[in-house]
Amino acid sequence: MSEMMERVKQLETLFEKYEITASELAQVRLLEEKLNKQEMTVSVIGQFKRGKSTLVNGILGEKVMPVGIVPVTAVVTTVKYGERGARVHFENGAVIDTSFEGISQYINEQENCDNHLGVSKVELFVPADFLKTGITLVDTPGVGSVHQKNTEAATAFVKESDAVIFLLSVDSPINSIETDFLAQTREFASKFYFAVNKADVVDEDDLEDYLSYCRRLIAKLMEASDIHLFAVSAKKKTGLDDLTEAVEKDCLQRAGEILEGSVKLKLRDVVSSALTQITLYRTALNMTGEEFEEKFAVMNACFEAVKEEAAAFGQEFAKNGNMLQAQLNNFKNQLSDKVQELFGIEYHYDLPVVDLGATDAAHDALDKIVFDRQVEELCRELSGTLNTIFMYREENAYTVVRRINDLNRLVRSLAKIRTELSE
Ligand SMILES: Nc1nc2c(ncn2[C@@H]2O[C@H](COP(=O)(O)OP(=O)(O)OP(=O)(O)O)[C@@H](O)[C@H]2O)c(=O)[nH]1
Ligand SMILES: [Mg+2]
Repeated sequence: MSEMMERVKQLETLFEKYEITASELAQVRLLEEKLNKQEMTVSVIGQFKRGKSTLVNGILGEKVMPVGIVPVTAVVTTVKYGERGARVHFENGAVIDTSFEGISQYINEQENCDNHLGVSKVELFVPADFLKTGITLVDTPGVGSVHQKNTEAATAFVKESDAVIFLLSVDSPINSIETDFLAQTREFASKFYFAVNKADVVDEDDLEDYLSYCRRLIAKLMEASDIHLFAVSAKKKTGLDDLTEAVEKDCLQRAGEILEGSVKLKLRDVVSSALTQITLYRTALNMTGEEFEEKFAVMNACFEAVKEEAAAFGQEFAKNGNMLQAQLNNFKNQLSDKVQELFGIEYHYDLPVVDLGATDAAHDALDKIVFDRQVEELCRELSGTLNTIFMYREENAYTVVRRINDLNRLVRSLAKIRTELSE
């Protein structure tokens, strides 16, 4: 077993013991899957309008992504090898299959403004040679535009990237939005390719000046003696081969090493977030009984509102099990947001994927009676868990002390692991 896999298993065992680290447990399990599959996620990232989507199209050899002069990409779009197809994932776990021609309505900022449709990502399958090595190529929204949600979506996806193609453009020297974003990305991705786009708009001398200026600056930022810059024109399709060959070669020869590096960085982040979570939990524990009662009353009102909404919703969709399941996921999101707001801690739910395009017969479809029972259960469980984790009615001092000692042990183990992962 590799060193990182051992770490993953060690953290899994630790997180399994505590309710408050359920979100970290889920993240560690995804990293385990990443190591098992040995598939690299390569994201194209950068400031808005640098030509990321045009570059993705250039690499794939066909126009898959919408591009334009105004901010366009509003949703993270992953592209994998496969028979041509498109799948849209929503924040409540719902998915629908759609045609290639139909994807713009979900991806494009001009159509899906501020992502009002609540799309979490679009997944495309394309039979392009570049993807044959098992690479997942990702087009991300640009950072730094007035559309704050796009910056947030791109920044969040960096956490899932193993390698990144950081795209600059010759029509504008690297700026502080880009250098800040690069610094953030270094916390999560272990491999960088720097590409400078729109090489077609300047003459050779200007291009050389730009490249040597950027090379020096980026080498300093990356704490490297030298940096390779790929000068490309995504639009005119020049310089793309050098870039794609470099990525493909690394994917074939160094995927294991790149993934270990990326998992190491991501584990460090997971451990830090678990430590933050414990701090928040401890702060919440210091709440007086009165405060807890007050917050719990608000939580109870939220349970009642959810049940009421469920009753009304159920009537309309009594025969559509998938819609009911998606609504159940919505309630889970609503409840965990409320817990975060009131108690300051993260409450994690696994959201099952709900295929809205599939027929009920193909699924263990929910019916109205089961739906109502599950909503009841959801509320009862959360109420029970909150009581347990806050030990509110815990009168046995011995149990309380034991739990606190237990938590202290967890903090010590995590702090040690974090130091080791930083070496
Ligand atoms: N001259 C020139 N224009 C380019 C090149 N690549 C992209 N463009 C143009 O730059 C504009 C932005 O391209 P996009 O691919 O949409 O840029 P993006 O980075 O994906 O933009 P967002 O998704 O909004 O962040 C479009 O008008 C493209 O035609 C290039 O190599 N040369
Ligand atoms: Mg784009």
